[in-house]
Amino acid sequence: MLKPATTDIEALKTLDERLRWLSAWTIHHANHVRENKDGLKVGGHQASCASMTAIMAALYFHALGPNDRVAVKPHAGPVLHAIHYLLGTQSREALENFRGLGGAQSYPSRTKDKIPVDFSTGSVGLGVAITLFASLVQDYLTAHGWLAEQDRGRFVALIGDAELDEGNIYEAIIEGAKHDVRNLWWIVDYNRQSLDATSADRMFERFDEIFRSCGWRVVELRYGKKLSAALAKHNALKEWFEHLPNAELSALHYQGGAAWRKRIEAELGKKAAPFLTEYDDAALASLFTDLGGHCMESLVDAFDAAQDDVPTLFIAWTIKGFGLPFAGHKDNHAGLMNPTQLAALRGAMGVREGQEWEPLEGIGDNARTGVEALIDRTRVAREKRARSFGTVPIPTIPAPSGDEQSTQAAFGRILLDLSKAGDDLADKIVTTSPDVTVSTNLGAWVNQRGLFRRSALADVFVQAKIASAQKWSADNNGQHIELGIAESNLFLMLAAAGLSGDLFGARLFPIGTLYDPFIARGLDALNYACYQDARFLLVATPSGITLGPEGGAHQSINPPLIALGQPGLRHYEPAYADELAAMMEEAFRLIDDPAGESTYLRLSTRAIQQVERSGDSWREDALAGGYWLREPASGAEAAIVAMGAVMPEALAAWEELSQDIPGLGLLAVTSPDLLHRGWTAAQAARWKGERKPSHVERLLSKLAPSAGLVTLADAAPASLSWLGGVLGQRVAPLGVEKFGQTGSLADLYATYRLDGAAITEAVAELLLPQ
Ligand SMILES: Cc1ncc(C[n+]2csc(CCOP(=O)(O)OP(=O)(O)O)c2C)c(N)n1
Ligand SMILES: [Mg+2]
Repeated sequence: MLKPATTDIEALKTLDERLRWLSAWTIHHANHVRENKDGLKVGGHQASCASMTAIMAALYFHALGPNDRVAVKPHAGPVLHAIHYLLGTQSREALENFRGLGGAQSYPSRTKDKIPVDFSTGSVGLGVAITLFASLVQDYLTAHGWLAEQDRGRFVALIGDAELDEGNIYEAIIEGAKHDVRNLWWIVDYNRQSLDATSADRMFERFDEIFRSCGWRVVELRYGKKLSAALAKHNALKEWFEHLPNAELSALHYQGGAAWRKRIEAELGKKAAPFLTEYDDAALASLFTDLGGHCMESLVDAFDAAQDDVPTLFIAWTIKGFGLPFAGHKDNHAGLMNPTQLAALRGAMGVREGQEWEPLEGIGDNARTGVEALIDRTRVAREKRARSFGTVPIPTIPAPSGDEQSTQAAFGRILLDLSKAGDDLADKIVTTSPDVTVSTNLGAWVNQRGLFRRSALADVFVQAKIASAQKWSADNNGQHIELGIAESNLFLMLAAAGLSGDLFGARLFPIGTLYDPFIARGLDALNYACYQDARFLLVATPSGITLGPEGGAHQSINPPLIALGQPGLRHYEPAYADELAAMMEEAFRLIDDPAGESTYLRLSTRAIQQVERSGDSWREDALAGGYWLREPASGAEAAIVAMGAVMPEALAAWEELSQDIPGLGLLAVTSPDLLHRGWTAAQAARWKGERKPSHVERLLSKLAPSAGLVTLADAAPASLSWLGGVLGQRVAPLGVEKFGQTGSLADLYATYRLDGAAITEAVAELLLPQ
């Protein structure tokens, strides 16, 4: 790449200042100018923005190409908006409404912001790591022939230095090393301040070591050109400066030139006299703020020098609040300039009062030409990428045959059958698992479709003719991405693969498997994936105390409750293989549907007797969240309501009790999540005058208004107990409320009251006269 002409450097410097101004002004306007209707602090982070305006100017107006994708540090969101404002892709109205309803979002949001946001950020650490998985998805797509070489890009994360304390970053780079990830730039805004205060000293050396050992190049941008030249002439001063603890460095930046002088005189004495005479106080302050992350020449040089595909960590030294009155102050994270300070900044930027929103206000004619030319030449994508869905026909998925089946085994069979049938869908499926591929029944699929690696990996056991049911060779065509155990990586992988349509214009159908209890380990990353509207199928198996001898450490209790409260994720819990087949078909359809969502299947290893069906009428209801497995008599006084693997107990109890309670119903719940959503949506619609009962209301209205419901789930009983609130019917909730233990199913179901005896007692209690 050609070095930009010097005029470009000047234009970039002007843009750096303009971004600092516009981001500060946007936040100021929201807090001090716009009407505040409720007295709540609006907030925003002027210091975090000022810290990286130079870095972002150099990136967006110089280094980035149209295919590059960036995760912006959440608190620098206003800088991203300012960039798009200058590019003409962000409206003044959205900026004026920053942090207001429908306005520019506090933290960059893929789904809510109108500008192209490549990755949402907010929960620190996750935005960093997803770039690594997105790069892996890019390699996957290229290897499979779905992304042309010229459409490939680089993945950039702009990172707050405190963010580097998030463990998920290290889990990610370890995974990245295994997969030889490339085309990554992670740029640390090393302002040595976090939210609360200044951060621990000399951490960058530790970060260096960790990244280097994972195969990264580390580029430290400590000094700007001016400071570097000055320190080169004064060794003792350089030595002193480099050993200043973070807190002291920040305090000096805040205090300014006189404080620097006094301190240097006190500590270096006569040795520093020649140096100090060269600078007045203002020049001294300006010199010491010339850190690498604020020096346009250094930034441009560093980016230009890193044009190969080696993953690179840039540690750019900066000052939090650079150029603002609270620069370097340890309390500046949420600090806001007051109107007087803002007016002073406006003056210093040459912006006239009343002209604050004028994009290039106050930039002289000569400079303006260069800035306008640079903005015009900017290559970053200006539009949101059109969503590319609906390209893959979803075939009918038949249920695997067999009188006795577990949902987990049926899942493996369905994938194997899909793989053999060889539809388009099967080619677009990519599976991934954190070291539980075999134990979640993905093995047969992997035998068929192979592991994905950019460079081929032979199966040593096959070569040595050692018998094994599982093939484990990898190449460019493989369709399974095997991950290490870290569940957080699974969800970030699903997030990245689930955004492949949006990021690359090529839709994938990602399926991830893990044990149900360990959803909790990656929960924030799962939420992060859903927040961005990534589309995938999550298969969690095994689940519940139905895991028997594996014991409490592996038995899940609350994931259905998690799912009940998780937007963007549909929970299905099948009891039978034909339900599962219908749900998988639906899940694939939802991945492809612009208005769809992701699906979470909670499965079990318990093989149960399959039911006889007469016809298909159950199917639609099952996909809507529940169906009458045994239809109640109209106005029946009671029903058993059960979900998933405990259906045999519910059926047996129904057989026994229905002799005494004619008309007793058995409701199979397949998704508490969907039933609940439908219920609240119908209620909201009623407020608007639409009188359409929800699915759960229709189901339960077959019973008497005073009917009793015994609910049964191998999960927290609250997953189903809320059903009583729908029509005011009485509920006896059975489920698991204490940590499970090892044991046979009969022992455990009896101990935790999930057996026939418990159901009978509960029904009896409900039906006894009150
Ligand atoms: C997972 C998570 N924990 C806590 C926070 C609250 N928080 C926001 S920013 C921040 C620290 C900011 O420091 P740094 O990353 O260094 O950014 P900068 O100094 O550039 O503002 C914290 C703790 C968060 N957003 N996400
Ligand atoms: Mg910081």
